[in-house]
Amino acid sequence: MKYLPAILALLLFSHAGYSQSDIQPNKVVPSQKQLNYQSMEVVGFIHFNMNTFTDKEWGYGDESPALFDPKKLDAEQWVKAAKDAGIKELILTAKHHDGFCLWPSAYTEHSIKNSPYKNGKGDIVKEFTEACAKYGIKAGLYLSPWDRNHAGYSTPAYLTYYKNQLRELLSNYGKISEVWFDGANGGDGYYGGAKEIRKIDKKSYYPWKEIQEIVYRLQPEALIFSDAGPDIHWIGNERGIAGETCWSMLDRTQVAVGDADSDYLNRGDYYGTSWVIGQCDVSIRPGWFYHAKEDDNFKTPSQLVDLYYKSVGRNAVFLLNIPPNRDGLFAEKDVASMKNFREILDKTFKDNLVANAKVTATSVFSNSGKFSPGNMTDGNPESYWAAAGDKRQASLEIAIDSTKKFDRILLQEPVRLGQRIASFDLQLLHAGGWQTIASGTSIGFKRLLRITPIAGSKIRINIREANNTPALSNFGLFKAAGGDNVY
Ligand code: FUL
Repeated sequence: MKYLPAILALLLFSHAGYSQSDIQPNKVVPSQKQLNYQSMEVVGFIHFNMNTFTDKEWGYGDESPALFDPKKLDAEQWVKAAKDAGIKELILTAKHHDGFCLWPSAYTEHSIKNSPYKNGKGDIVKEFTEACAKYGIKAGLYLSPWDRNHAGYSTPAYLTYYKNQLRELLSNYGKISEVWFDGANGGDGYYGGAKEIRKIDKKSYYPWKEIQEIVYRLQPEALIFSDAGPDIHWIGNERGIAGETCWSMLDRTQVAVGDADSDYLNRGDYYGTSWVIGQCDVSIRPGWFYHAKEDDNFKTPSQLVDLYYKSVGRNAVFLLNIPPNRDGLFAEKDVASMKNFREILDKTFKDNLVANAKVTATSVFSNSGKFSPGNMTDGNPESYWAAAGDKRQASLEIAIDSTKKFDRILLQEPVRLGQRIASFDLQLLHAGGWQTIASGTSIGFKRLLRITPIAGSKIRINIREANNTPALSNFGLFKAAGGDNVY
């Protein structure tokens, strides 16, 4: 009977078809494009549209296209600044809830083609995607499902319009890496002059399956974001913070776009049956769109670094919004802050105190060199240590330089095998004996822990609980750089 939990976990989590000498992936594992996506770590959002010119966050839908005129717009400035901040992908609000389109859509007059911008000849989706391609940044698009301008909103006519727009965006602008489907929906609006409240049934109005098929057919490499995935899900708040426990698994039957339990999204689901990456969206300023009154209210580099630990450091992706101003440019202060954010992170994670250190483990899978504990400190994200196949617990020890203090701890699982570790702690040997210095639950792609600076002669990682043979691909100890000052 004592083995019953282990047998149950094996049935629940292991993947059939692997022989005894192979490491067993879990049943729920990421796709290759999800693996690539998560390794980008930090992506950027660009909220720029009619609201930029009306000083609003949610336009009503009756705004005149004549108001839209960014005189110095330079998409390359956005892309270069993002690149300097280590951002690997940018997502532009091609259409926000007010329905105004940043590209000359053939399906509406409510677009840039009727604005003074470049005398109606402009196409900001084109400028944006071309700038991204030029500088090697991936380009994603936000196409708001809610449209407060469209007369047919809440009827099937709007859905035809929405799908047509999606096809337009995904056919004419090269590679699109992510499509962002917002959950905000229904309410009052202009709706072609009706000026009324329109409610939709969030669970049945949008043909999400058909919409997803359009995306994957036209852009097979794209990932789809929504509250419910399927590739990437909302983390449940707009503060950029993932749960300290954060599983990349979800039971997708429990979540719908615009209708999901934010706590559930925040921590994921240990028993979830689909791999859906958590994404932490937050703006560098209080608003998503640019407002001159917020010019001095931007997040400092230290605050951004703190959010990196609370998102990427908790197995999620950090989506940072930077809103261009009315000229069509990022504000200098925002640019400087995000650049400095990256410099601080680069400094902190430059010197790993245990780089190439010898590691001993209580067990090694098949006693094979392929799964050697030293793989955790070799700097190669592909190689990993795994415990013996029947183990769900393990301890690893590393001798460290006792003259050097550290205050940042990094752990990574080889998530292509699934997310396996459910509980761990770290102990340090110093003059006072062994001391537990940190503990946690999930690890996933990346887990970062912050402690007050400490030194010792040995560190021990105890894996207390796992749903399959535990494995780790990377371990590191670092000393925080100036500006990385939250403990
Ligand atoms: C929300 C929207 O309502 C906000 O305006 C913004 O676009 C944010 C990222 O998502 O749901």
